[in-house]
Amino acid sequence: MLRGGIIGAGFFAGNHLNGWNMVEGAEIVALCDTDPDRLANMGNAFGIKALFSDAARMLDSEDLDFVDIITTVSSHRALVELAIGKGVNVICQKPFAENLDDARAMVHAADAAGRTLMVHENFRWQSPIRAAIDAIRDNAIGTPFFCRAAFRSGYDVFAGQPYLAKGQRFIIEDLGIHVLDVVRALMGDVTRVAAHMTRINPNIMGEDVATILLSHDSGMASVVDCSYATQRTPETFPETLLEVDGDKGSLYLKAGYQLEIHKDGSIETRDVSPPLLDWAERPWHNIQESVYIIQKHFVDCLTHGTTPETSGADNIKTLTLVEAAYRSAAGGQTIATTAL
Ligand code: NAD
Ligand code: 89V
Repeated sequence: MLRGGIIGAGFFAGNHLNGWNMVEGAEIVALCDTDPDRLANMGNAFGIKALFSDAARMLDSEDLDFVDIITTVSSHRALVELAIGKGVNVICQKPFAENLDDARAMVHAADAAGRTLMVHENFRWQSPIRAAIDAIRDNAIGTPFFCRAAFRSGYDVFAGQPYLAKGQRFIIEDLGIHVLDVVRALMGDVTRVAAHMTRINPNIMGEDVATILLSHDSGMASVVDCSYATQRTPETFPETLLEVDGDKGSLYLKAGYQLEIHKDGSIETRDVSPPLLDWAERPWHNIQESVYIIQKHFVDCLTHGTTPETSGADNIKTLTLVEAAYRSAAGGQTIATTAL
């Protein structure tokens, strides 16, 4: 049984703890947060006795195989390097890093120490998204030549995550990062990025609308469009909607988790709704299930000595798209990913 410690007992941590309770082969034995109330409440709720206000003390006191870092991005590099330095494997929440230098330093540290470093980049692990990825990898529509991935919502995300209203960067860094990662999983890596962004909500600091054009290694194109300023009925939070055209057919992931394959003049429709796990709640159940799925993948990789699909090294490619999108939107230019 792998022994894990969690760092960060805030808004999202309960989902991780519920997910870990379902994962075979791992148990969470220790919890750390600098906020004493959050630490005590989460420890009580999940019956964790080994509680720490300092991550170094947790790592020194407990014999851990891995840590799960669920703090906001500014603390990631220090915590990842601390854990890797103690010889412990790491799964770290997105956004992995505030900049590419930090991301590269963390990946280098893990490689040098021979430890596994995975990013909790969970949208590509959502079961409806995975159904679309699997269909495309199984050649259901032939070779894809166009993708649109859209996340448009008016959901009040700031109620649960007030820090999102305070940063200079918002939707590309926090949400677009997931959608960009999904498009990489569907369409492959990216050579050039052109982006436009704006802010509609006057009560936040960063951008809440972004439209991003990606040119892929394959020569094909994708559009990622995200908004937290869109009023729509029904509200689709937190669904990512997909349209992918291939040379043999088209794939659509439509609102309400309906996957359609259009081919040879007919439509095959599959209901790919995520299950409502007993600890989950709508509309978050899609994301909540993906937390369990990605944790299971991490444990499988540790157990079999394989590289995670969303490793730190892989996630640098997604973070590069985030950086490129901000540079493009600021300067009005197309950015080559090799320039970053
Ligand atoms: P939060 O601010 O509510 O909680 C973070 C907690 O970490 C706080 O309780 C804080 O006291 C603690 N903390 C910060 N630095 C620490 C340190 N050095 N040592 C110990 N504890 C420390 O944040 P949140 O909303 O739970 O988000 C955490 C991370 O999860 C963010 O990176 C966010 O982007 C990500 N997130 C991901 C998803 C997803 O679907 N993948 C959803 C929500 C949040
Ligand atoms: O993934 C996240 O960090 C969240 C949400 C899915 C709500 O955008 O902020």
